[in-house]
Amino acid sequence: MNIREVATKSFDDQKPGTSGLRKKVPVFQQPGYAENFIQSIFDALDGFAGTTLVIGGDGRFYNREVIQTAIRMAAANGFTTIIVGRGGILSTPAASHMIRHYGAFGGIILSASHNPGGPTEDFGIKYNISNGGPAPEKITDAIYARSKTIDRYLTIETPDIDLDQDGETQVGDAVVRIIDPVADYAALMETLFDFEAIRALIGGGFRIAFDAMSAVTGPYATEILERRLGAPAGTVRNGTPLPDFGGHHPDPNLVHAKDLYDEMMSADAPDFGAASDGDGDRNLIIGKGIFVTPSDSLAMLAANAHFAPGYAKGLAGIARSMPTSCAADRVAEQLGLPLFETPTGWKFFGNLLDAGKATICGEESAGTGSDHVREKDGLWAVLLWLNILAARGESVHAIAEAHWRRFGRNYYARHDYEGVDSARADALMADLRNHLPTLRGTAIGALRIEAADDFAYHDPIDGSESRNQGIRILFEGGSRIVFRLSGTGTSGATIRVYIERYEPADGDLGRETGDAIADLIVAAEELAGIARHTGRAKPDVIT
Ligand code: G16
Repeated sequence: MNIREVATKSFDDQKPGTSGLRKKVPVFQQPGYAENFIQSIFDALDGFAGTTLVIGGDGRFYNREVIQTAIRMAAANGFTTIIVGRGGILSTPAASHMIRHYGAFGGIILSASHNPGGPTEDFGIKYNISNGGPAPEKITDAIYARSKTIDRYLTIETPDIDLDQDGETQVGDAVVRIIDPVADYAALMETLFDFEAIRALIGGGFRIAFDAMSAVTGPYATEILERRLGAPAGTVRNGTPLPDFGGHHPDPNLVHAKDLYDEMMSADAPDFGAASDGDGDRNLIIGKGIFVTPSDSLAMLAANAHFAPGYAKGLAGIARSMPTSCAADRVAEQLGLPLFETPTGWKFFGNLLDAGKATICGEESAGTGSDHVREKDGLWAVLLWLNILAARGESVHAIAEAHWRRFGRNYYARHDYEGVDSARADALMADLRNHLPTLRGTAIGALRIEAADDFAYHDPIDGSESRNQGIRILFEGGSRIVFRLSGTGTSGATIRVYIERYEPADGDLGRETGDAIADLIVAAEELAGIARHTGRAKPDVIT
């Protein structure tokens, strides 16, 4: 076996963010950069000799090169089975499933999620553990610590593997298996949902538009929606994964999926519109004439999940990230279910799911999922919606209105200020933090502050503490403003302001969101001095 130990110099910027290490492609192209991070992952782990590693990515620019690197390094470090999605393709939820399904030690997923791709755009590497979920902080901290002192990595001299042919190749002591990236995942979906009912719905003329955004879900959505559920060809748009996502930003929100939104608001709209992101874990849900916010989608899916065979027995609990609206809390309350509030980042749901405390989880950042894998799952959310629509025989609009009449409505929007100078963004947060002790009981216009804190999470399963997870301003009556800095950007800082008004079930449920939260937007500016700190008069993106 030609294992080579290669001397390397450490980099000081390999701290994993909310979801792995994300940098511009030229940063990753520096000699040794990807190798150092991958070796730091292996060096931070124990006991994987002779086990299986899953490798795949979202198909973005530089995916294939790093997959070859990761295969060589995994073999040199002692993994003996390396499972790779054909073409180097694996959606994040499919990778999570594969790790679980094949009893792998873990997986390396190459993705920068919803960030743009291309020679000067974003790339990323993340590590998932044996439960299929993102590595928890104690592992990402160990990876970062190792990356600062690393001075060698292990690789193996071997020709490139043909990623496009299913089959097995021996690399050193390891067998590299190239397998269909879709089949296992599609089979899992068939166990959760009533495919016959969805097929009947579609057969009856129900029209779907799914935008894969030239990203990884194309092959998955085409197989499941068109081949297995009988939706007509063309239901899946932008269905071929492209290295630069066709020049688009593969983020399924109202800005980057505007064409779909406009179509769904038109007179001849299909019945159901959806989109997924770069690596297939996010989702956008739009009914004919109605956008469903991710926070509402979580609440509505949780309230109706029992219509799907996989959830017919009911839910053990619901979990949401802290900035996600409290709509799911109302459902949990009425159904008598536990509700968990975690920091932003899917990794925080892992323990709850493993312990059987939560069945459905969701985040305002367009992520919903369940205990079927340990990642959020875009197509899963689409299929659960379709299953519910088939079972209830009502439109998305009717289901949403009935939901609000039962649980009340959490009007919700997120304002993002992108590419802000990091020092200025830090100053804004520090200022807010300093003011926290004085805020309770004060009034801003008609709003009265009931509580204000810097969110800290105590994991009920492993007892770990995560502090400084975002500033929460809670108003009397259930409205909130949350401020936090994004952990996924690759240039400068992104300030996120999450704004939410709670309207009880007997209140005014049909307002425009912008109108319903107008006073809270004014309050956010007053509390944080966003314009003063950033020089920005308005957010770059509103979702
Ligand atoms: C990642 C995490 C999510 C998180 C999101 C937003 O999503 O996996 O759990 O909600 O980032 O993070 P931030 O607000 O820090 O930018 P993805 O889809 O990018 O992997």
